[in-house]
Amino acid sequence: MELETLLNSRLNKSIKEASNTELFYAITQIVNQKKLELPFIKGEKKLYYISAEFLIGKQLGKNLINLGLYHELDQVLTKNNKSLKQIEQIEKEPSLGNGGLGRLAACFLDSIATLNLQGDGIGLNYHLGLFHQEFKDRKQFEVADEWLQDNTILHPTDVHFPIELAGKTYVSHMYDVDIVGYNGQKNTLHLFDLDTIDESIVHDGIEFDKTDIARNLTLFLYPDDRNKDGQLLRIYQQYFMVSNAAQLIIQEEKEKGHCLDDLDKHVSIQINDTHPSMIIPELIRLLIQEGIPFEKAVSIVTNTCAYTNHTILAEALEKWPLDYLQEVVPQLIPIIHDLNHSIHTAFHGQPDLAIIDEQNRVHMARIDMHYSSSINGVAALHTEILKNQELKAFYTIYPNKFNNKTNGITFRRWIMHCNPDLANLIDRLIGNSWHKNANQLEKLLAFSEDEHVLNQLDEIKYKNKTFLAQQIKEQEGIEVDPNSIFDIQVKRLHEYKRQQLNALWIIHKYLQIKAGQFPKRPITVIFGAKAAPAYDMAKNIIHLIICLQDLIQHDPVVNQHLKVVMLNNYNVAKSEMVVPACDISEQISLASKEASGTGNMKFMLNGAITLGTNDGANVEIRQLVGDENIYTFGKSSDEVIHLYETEGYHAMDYYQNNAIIHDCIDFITSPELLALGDEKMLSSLKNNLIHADWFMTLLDVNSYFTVKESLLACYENRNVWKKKVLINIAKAGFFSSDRTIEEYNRDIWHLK
Ligand code: NBG
Repeated sequence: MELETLLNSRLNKSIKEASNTELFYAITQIVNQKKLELPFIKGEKKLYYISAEFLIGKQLGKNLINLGLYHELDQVLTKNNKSLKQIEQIEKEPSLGNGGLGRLAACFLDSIATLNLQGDGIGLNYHLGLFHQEFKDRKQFEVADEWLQDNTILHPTDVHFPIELAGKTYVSHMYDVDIVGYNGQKNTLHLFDLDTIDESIVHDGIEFDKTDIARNLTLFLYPDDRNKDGQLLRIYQQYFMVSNAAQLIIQEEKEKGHCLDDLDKHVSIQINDTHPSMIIPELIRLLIQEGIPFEKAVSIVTNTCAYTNHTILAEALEKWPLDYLQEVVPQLIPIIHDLNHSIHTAFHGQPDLAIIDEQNRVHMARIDMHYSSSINGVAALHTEILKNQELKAFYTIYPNKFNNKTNGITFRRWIMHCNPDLANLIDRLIGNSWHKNANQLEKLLAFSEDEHVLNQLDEIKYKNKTFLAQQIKEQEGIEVDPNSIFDIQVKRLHEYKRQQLNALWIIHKYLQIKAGQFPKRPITVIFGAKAAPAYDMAKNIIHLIICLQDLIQHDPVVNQHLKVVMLNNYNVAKSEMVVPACDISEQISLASKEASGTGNMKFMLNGAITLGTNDGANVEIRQLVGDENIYTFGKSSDEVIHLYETEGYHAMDYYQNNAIIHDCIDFITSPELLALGDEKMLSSLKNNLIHADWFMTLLDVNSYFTVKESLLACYENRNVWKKKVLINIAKAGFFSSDRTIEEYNRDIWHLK
């Protein structure tokens, strides 16, 4: 049946008369029906991608794209004076992830299904998500994100497993989300939960009793783990996730009639960072229960599992006190001891290889590295740093396990859905083969001197900027000019990502404008970021940015030339709005610290120019587009690593010896800002920048300011700029997650 007829028959009224909400539910039903008809992907071998986060974003639009229905439906609705884009807004965004790691998992699921590979995701069903961010008094507050209300994507199943936590048995409940590929087949994301979870125990934002496991287990992603109860809760969550995973895998293998001795021939397990690391001892334990001897179980599990590292920051390489594990998962302790013992014997007690260290802490990443068959980093530079620095001891003993898999993004969401005008233009210019073979985008290079095409690209950018400006006006109450340069930094708030460096530049620009030095064209600096609830310095940085936003907003002279916008509750939906509207993509992490970045890829694909350090995947962007089409600055990762090793960085020297830096930092506690902000928070940030500055903000101030000026100047050279834009789009094909997944499959999973 034609879509229009189908929709009419669902509605009981005409499309024109229906409300957006009625249309949303009618379209959802149609999509659910179509999904039901799709076959599950089958294969000889199956992948299980286990992750604490799946930042999947709203599903309706993405499903319509992947089902090939989006454009037809869009036309039907437009004809009836309705907007599909607005209808899509009705869906609540699933709050199941935090940042790049979770969004990567979502892009991967999309590509796995699109490539017709049999692979399911396994994670947890967080009732209140990460948190919903609110700003009050220019500060971040966290409240529950009630995304599950009226949810249209989760299907309860009748799958339950007994899960043993601290000696008590809980019964899990599996919920499924369909993962529709762009190819007429589907996989599944399995999210585990307890039926006894009680949202009403949450009070004062996101506070709750951390000990009441039956009621709190899957309330939040990353509950505050500053104290013991919080850490225990994280262990509860992680074990709950992997024990469900292990039981599901074994059950499915048995149903297929496979012998568990051959598990590694039929199953691949990808461990996404260290949160799912307990899958290794848990699977060994269950295989032993199935009658497989310990040594054999260890070897099967090692062959089945593969580990991805997503960061070199120590805080993310989890180390749990052995007695905490003893409390929560006593059943794993004998296995962990045995594994530790084997390593101790094999490597003569070498301390940096030990699973249990001298302080009786269990190093989760070390379990992964000893007992899996692959260890990968997520961009070329990151993998090299793992091999030669952070994980050198392991690279020495397992050189063949190490491999690189540079991250990618799904082009279905990150251009076809979020930037339809650009996608359509590309279709008209080079055909649509790039939808499935992203390298075809290079064909665009033929148009790099074509003024007409370059102008069309520019018009699309202007239209996207105008749309974003409207949204900012509606949601943040700030008027921004689409003719200004949109300079955007959106990502988790972390000192290594150096939002504070960008803030110092804003202060610098503000002071210049105050002194009568005006930029050629107004500049709009846009941020979006959540700070972890327990991360005070990150919250101080958000506070500074909002203070700057308001100071400038109310300064009638400065606001003619400069605007700052801190988007509240930055999420996937907001990302889809800002990515197509960006001129300058800020990727300014301290070199060596950003494992890859994936926002950098999204912006490039949508025709933004990167202003970045030689870090993570920026390095590969630069290799692809050439030095003329990216603006890089700052010390190299080697220099930074050397500074750490020699303790050669002293922020105070920069503060004392550089007048510009001195003025910018002093301004953080100027009367102007103190009139708006919290003295304690601003001084604490200022002091940190002068006396600690662990992520070396001041190291790169000079080169950042200089290179940013030249990038802004280049914008005025309109034809040169537009050509750079085209080259960036044309060269982005490498960053399709389809390419990444093909590599995972070729080197690690070997699915048919
Ligand atoms: C993030 C890194 C990013 C990387 C993504 C995906 C975490 C813990 N790590 O640089 O910071 O792009 O993982 O690999 O979110």
